[in-house]
Amino acid sequence: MNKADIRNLILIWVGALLLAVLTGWGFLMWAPAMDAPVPVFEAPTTHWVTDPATSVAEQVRRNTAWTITVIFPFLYGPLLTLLYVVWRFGKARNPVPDSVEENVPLEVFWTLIPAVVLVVMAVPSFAVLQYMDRVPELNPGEQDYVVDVTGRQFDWLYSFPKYGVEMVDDGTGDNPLVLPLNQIVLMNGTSSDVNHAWWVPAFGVKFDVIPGRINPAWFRPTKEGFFKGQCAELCGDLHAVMFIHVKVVPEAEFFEWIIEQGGEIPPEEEEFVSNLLGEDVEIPVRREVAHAAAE
Ligand SMILES: [Cu+2]
Repeated sequence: MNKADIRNLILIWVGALLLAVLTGWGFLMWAPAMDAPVPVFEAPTTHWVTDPATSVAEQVRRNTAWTITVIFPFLYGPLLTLLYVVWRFGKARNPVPDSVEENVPLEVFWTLIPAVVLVVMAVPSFAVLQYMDRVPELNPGEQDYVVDVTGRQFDWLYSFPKYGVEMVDDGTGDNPLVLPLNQIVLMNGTSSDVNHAWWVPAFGVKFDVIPGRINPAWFRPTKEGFFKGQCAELCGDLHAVMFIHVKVVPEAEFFEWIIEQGGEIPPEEEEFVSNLLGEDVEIPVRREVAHAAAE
């Protein structure tokens, strides 16, 4: 091994770093925003990950690109080094091999660098995890929308406790869950039989729903459209067709749907909903609130 070899190896690793940056950038470029969201299980598109449709999904996407950028030097670097070494130090070019025993500084170096990279990866990843975990503050005049979801073999039961609406998405897509655009959605998930997981890739949301527990998730849909997901926990015979369908519509349409489903608006929201839907629409208001019988 002479000076030229050392120079070439340094060049190879610089090249590997550049290739990794290109790969991370390519990930963002070729998986970019599109006009219409693509349901994840539909025919192939040129895009290889689903278009993000919530701020959570955007953070996940950015973190993925960053992770690719910092780990791919360790794919390209050793691969190119190996090819170089095979070419340069084969019998034809290097008939008398060196005998090298060990190199302590080199070993310390290639142990420390990956350790540092792990930290560089972990810091933004934990930031994203924390973001997914903490529901943001509401803007003035805004409210959040609570949806209870129950996984069942093999469909999804949803309820909006505030409006008294209950509906089932049976996996065919005929009766999708409807959610309001640009509003914070709080989900409480549980299961009535075995473990399931509610997973909509475009939302960046995947959380286990487990019998006897209530698991929370939040997201704010930022794109109108029809989104598909599926149960992500092997849960039995028909697990593979336990699809999830979500339609994201403007807030006014959401309330039209709630009313269509037989929902009732609590009195304190009557004015708000009436402003959204226009004065001509009659709002079914829940006049009585059921109380436990007092002694
Ligand atoms: Cu399931």
